[in-house]
Amino acid sequence: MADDIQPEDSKLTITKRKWAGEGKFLTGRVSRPETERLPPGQHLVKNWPVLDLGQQPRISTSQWKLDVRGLVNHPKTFDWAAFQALPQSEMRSDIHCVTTWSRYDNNWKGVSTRDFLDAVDPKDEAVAVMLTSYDGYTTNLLLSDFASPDAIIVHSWEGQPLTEEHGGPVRLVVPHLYFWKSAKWLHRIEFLDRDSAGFWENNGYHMRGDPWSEERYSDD
Ligand SMILES: Nc1nc2c(c(=O)[nH]1)N[C@H]1C(S)=C(S)[C@@H](COP(=O)(O)O)O[C@H]1N2
Ligand SMILES: [Mo]
Repeated sequence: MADDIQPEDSKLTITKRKWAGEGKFLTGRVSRPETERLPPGQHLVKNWPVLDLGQQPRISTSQWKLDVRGLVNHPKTFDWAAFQALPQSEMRSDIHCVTTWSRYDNNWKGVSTRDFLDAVDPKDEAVAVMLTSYDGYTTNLLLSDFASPDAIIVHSWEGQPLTEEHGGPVRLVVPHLYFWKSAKWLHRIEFLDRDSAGFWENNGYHMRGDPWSEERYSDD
């Protein structure tokens, strides 16, 4: 009955129910034990180290663009205003870098990848994403990892705009994988029908990078 549409039958709810029904973005393959917060081989730091390829691009919010391409029903280029117009979320998560430092309780603000995926609507064939940054860096993720409920495309850390050295104006944060997957200075997201290696994945790093099973380097 058309009259019977409930408030929760919003586009978002319908999409999420569709995802759940298809099991499309199901994660749950991270091997994190419920009790262990610090992954094996990691040590805690209080500061926030800076790691990148050495080129820190300076991109103002007025210059910044996010191109969304590939297997999506709504390919788009977001400028700053369009990105800010997406639903905004706040999340707290830990960072685990493959170089063995971890940092707890980082407070982020930005657009959850779930809300972002609602806006661009990946096609059924999409199984992976390739991220490209303003410094030329690339990294790949399975769509199921990109769509993790705690993954967020951030513009703020601890209530302040993300600094240039940490990837401002906009970076990805995928806390359940090693931090090399969290592209700084994010510029482009391409949806693909297969997982293909980005920069570090082409240089010996693991294709997935789950810290709890120490997926640091590829076997060969
Ligand atoms: N664009 C871009 N993103 C990047 C990198 C990079 O070189 N370029 N380095 C990655 C690596 S190896 C790490 S450990 C983290 C470091 O982020 P941080 O400098 O904010 O700690 O960014 C990741 N994202
Ligand atoms: Mo790294």
